[in-house]
Amino acid sequence: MQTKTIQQLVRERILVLDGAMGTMIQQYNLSEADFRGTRFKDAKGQLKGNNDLLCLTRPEVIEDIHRKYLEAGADIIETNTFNATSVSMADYHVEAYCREINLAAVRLARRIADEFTAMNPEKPRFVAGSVGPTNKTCSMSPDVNNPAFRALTFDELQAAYCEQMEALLEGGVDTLLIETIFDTLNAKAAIRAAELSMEKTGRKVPLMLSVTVSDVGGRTLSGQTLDAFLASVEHADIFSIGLNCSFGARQLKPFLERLAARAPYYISAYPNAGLPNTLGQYDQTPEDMAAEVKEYIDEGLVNIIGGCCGTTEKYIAKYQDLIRGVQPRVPVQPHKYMWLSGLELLEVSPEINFVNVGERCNVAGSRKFLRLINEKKYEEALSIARKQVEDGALILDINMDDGLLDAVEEMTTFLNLVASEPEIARVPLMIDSSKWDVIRAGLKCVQGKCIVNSISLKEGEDVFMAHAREVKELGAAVIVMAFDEKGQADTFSRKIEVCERAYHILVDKVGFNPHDIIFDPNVLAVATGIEEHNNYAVDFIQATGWIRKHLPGAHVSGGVSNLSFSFRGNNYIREAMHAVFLYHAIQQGMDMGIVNPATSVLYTDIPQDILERIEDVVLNRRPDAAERLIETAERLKREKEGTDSQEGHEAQLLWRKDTTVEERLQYALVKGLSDYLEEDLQEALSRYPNAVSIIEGPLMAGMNHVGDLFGSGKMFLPQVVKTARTMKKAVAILQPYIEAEKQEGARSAGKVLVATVKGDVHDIGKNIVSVVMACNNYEIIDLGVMVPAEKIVETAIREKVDIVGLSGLITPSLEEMVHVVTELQRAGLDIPVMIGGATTSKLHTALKIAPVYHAPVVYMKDASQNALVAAKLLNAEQRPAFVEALNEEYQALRDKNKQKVVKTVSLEEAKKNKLNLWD
Ligand code: THG
Repeated sequence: MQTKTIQQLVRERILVLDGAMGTMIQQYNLSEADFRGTRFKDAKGQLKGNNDLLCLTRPEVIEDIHRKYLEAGADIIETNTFNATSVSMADYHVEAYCREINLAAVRLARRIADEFTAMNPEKPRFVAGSVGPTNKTCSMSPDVNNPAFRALTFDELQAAYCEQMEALLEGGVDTLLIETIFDTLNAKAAIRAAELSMEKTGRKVPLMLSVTVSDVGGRTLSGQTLDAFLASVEHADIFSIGLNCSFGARQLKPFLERLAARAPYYISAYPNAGLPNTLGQYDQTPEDMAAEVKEYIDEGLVNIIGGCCGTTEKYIAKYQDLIRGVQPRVPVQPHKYMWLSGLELLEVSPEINFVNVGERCNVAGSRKFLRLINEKKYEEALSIARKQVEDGALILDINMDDGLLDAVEEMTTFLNLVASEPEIARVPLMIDSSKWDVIRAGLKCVQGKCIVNSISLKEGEDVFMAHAREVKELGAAVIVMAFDEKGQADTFSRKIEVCERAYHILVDKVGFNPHDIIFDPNVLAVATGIEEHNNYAVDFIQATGWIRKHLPGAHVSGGVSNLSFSFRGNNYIREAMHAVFLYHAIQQGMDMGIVNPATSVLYTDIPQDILERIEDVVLNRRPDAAERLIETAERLKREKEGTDSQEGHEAQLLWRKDTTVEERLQYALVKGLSDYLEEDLQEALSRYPNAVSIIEGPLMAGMNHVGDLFGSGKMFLPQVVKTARTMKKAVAILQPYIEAEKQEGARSAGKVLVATVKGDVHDIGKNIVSVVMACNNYEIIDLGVMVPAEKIVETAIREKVDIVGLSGLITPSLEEMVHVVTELQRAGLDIPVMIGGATTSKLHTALKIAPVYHAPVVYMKDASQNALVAAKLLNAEQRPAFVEALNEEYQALRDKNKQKVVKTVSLEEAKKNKLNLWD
């Protein structure tokens, strides 16, 4: 009998997705040996924790879990493949088995789902291929010192996803579920891989997306708002979109509401079982969670509901009563405007009557920008971008086309740098190049929805369509220049002829969204002395009116500064000409323009006599118009010598007036501005007893303020990362003074290894600890972020460190810290450990981490304590009393929380364990 498809069923009722896989697997208390089975008996490293490998080594466990969820009423079960890409599996050295794991995972899920469908064909069960975000991010640098660095490229990730998805599709999944999206660029690579894999296998299945928000402001880890995210993925053929993980159902609700109101797809949600407690565990009951989920259903927010971290079949079973008889939500209508995004959404609706695109980051359009890129002065080049955003640019045009530059490389570097500047990355980008490989490389660096500048019919229809398809696949809007095989369209009739032809190819043949098409009918220089040029502006303006009337949805843009090339050297006349041109073109519907956003000349400010002469030129009103304007320009130039527009700059410096050095340092830290650090630190040095006291005083205070702002959702992660970079720069400036202050021949106080544990990329706290400890004469070995346990152990031994500091911000890091410390114990080490970071707690340290290690494990509340505690730990006289007091404190905590305690171990026991496990 023919059962219903998921597309049919979702229109009839709310569908139930299963709960967490990891939480269920934990209940089986599997050992290292279980994960290995016989097949991976001799594989190197640890395999425990590689849940997806169980599809090969303990398939009956996974089968059992699927069965429990199906019995609990789940309509959709997810394959156990969240980490089954070569990128993630490389952590366990088993990347060669990805295809096999995925195939095995689908077969397992498929067989059991089909079994349940056969028992009750009225309730068909579906298998969703789970595709996780991987352990790396394409749009952020894991290296604080090099924000342009990427551990993974779009193409590499796309290839890894293709391998996984082809196997999932061949194995027979009913849908692909790209989940726990924390970086939109990763998600875009996954989407592209899904499309390619569906083409290759000839199996088109619905595509489900699920995002995780990382802060209370509702942004992704890579800093995008959900609105911006929707713009970034709208090019895909999406079945459902939703949220998972992040928070409990209650905390997730406002974000789900926002998403449901704007996303024209079915909506899914699978929250965690409440918020994690101090031990990183989820202890909301199934009843409590169901009560919260009921609100989603009563308010018509969702079509698909399930559970993430902490949920089991008991939670999922509760949903059956909630969904019974409930009419499913109908998706909202698609929007009618162009959506672009950086970290935030730019909706080009009629309310924004004109979008100004900043022209200054163009090596062909700015001598200064060219020089900065040539000299690799990227900081300063970025400040040109930042200034334009401050001046009100809604989009930034970036162009690296110069004969002596490697444009692909420069575009990549600059876009990667922009991505780590939240004040700049806020706005969408326009990737400007006449070389297609530069545009392609650019699109693969940006998580937001960009504009490609540009494509044209210059090389004929085939190339035009190929480029347009690629733009569509990579999710961008496009500028179409009015060029064709015959050349540049310079008259009204040529402009409209080329634009009309291009429009129909794009809309009818390529399937391009008309709202994502921007025509550029060529702004060409007027008043050049050549008569044929006199009507160029008029032709542009008329063509604009025609396009807006006859090519529905399409926008009109132009490079406005081209118009006034004849008046180079006279900025006032140039800016006044631009104002006049825009005044008339905007009336005809020009709604976008590449301009200098710092321009201060308004149409209404132009004195009548000058206005008349400019309009004579722009509107081609008399044959001698150009000569007369040149006359005026020369007169003005003599009068205005030296008073070019400088304001803007003044206003920006208000924060420096009448403020204390502490206030200025704090402002610089919060805003991530390093321009005045040198100056302010010099002043601080004259006021504070020494350099260390500046770090421990105002700089630490600034960082604490940043911590508070982050905690309350007023800053988001990329901003905090930038702050940390500024802190690093401040410390670098102070470093020579710190060195000089050290007493002659002062000995190292000890060697400290610091690391952010595997699975976590947050290093701000860790970096501050490093700085403070270094100031106190400790030698720091900083292993960076995402550091595997083996590397920590190996380095601790090789470098003979005195203390190991572990840092982490996210909940899974708690578990990883237990693992690292277990490994230190297993290696027979005796090095004290310090634990710090946002989710860590004294309770978790006492209950879960300290017991697995015989040497001291100390929880550090903040970075100000580390030096003090380290001194005690490394002093033979003070250590015993300190450790005793610590143990007593921990024991008291354990006594109060008896049922949660894990057994404490001695060194001997650990050695025995080691033998059991590995022999
Ligand atoms: N259409 C589209 N894209 C474009 C253009 C267009 N991109 C490039 C260009 N034209 C728009 N950008 C600029 C940038 C700067 C200038 C003109 C156009 C400019 N620069 C000063 C000059 O050359 O006199 C530079 C002075 C300096 O060095 O600072 O005028 O038409 N789609």
